[in-house]
Amino acid sequence: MLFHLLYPLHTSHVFFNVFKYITFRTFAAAITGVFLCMLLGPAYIRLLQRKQLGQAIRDDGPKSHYIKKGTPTMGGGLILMAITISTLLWADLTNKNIWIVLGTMLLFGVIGFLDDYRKVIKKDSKGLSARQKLIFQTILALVVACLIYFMRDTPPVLKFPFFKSWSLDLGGLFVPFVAFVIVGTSNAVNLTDGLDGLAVGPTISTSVTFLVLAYCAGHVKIAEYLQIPYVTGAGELAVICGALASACLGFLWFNTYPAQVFMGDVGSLALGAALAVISVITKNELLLALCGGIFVIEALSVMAQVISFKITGKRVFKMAPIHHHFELKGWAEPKVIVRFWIISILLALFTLSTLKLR
Ligand code: 57M
Repeated sequence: MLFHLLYPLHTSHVFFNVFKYITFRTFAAAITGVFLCMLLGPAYIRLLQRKQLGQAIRDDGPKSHYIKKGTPTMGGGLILMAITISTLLWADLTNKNIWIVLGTMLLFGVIGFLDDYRKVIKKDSKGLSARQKLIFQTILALVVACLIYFMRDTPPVLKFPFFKSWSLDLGGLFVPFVAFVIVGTSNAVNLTDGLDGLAVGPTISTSVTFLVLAYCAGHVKIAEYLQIPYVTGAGELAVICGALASACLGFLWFNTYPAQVFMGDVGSLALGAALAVISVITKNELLLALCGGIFVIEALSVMAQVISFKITGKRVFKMAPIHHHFELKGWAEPKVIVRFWIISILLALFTLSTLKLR
């Protein structure tokens, strides 16, 4: 909004030219996002407490989690609000990519909200059934995938990191593939969100990485120099990535161990879906799996546990997702969290290095 209001003034004063630059607006969106979360956080948490929106704790989980009973949840509402406001303020709102990411994020937030609502209002610690959640997510993801497919300017190809000439034309399979990426990432972030700050950390490192990737993909000269696909209008996604990373950073202020608030499904499902759509639009789906490796490991640990238990009757891990395994091995919660963050940062650096290593 500020872009549309202030940039036209550059004809009367050269200062207003600054609003044209994606770099400046990304920086401004990041500052706005972190301050919105940090300033509104205490009031938002008090509101959740007043409404008694406290977390119900499953009685089959690690015993160390019983102490978390009643911690306010649905803090994701604050994250989504901060991202939405800073994006609306600083992004070029004529850019269709911005609306696709924002719309997907908010609609997945609604699915998450319905789940949280059942958990915290109806005091049913399991929320929506897994099948109900999956059906809603799949329908929504298919709609988003069709939108991207029909609105795209480039062929529906899958690009491979490290090999600049490798690409796979997915044709019509692009739609189910994109839906899979969206639903998979959304659920993987949700599964990761089981320790204080555990999901927020990798979400920050992944969105900062995608800020850089989106900027490069949307810049003709940089894309040409790095030999990555140029995607018209993708650069503007740097603004939403900046807002996403910074809103999560502001939320981490309250979600860090010992957490004053959890994000709830309203946050985790929405953030995962947003990251997925950003990766699809910038043609970096495989790099998302690398950069968000923690999400992938968490999801794979659940799959391995369930499959192994069904086939052999034995568990691979003491408990899945894998963060519970380390907790039950005796690692203190902050140790698991910080080590997973360290891995995420390393994966982010490795992902960025692929810009040159190809
Ligand atoms: C999200 N949600 C947390 C909080 C958060 C198929 C199965 C593996 C599914 C999985 C599952 O339900 N995952 C969904 C996990 C929950 O956190 C809430 O949920 C939101 C995210 N969706 O924002 O509102 C608990 O996590 C802890 N927490 C923190 N700090 C945070 O910042 O400590 C969350 C955020 C909170 C709090 O304790 O209550 C969750 O874990 O429920 N199920 C599981 O993860 C369960 N695993 C399991 O059943 N494993 C089996 C099989 C099926 C693989 C096995 O290993 O044999 C575990 N989760 C729990 N108890 N709580 C184990 C049992």
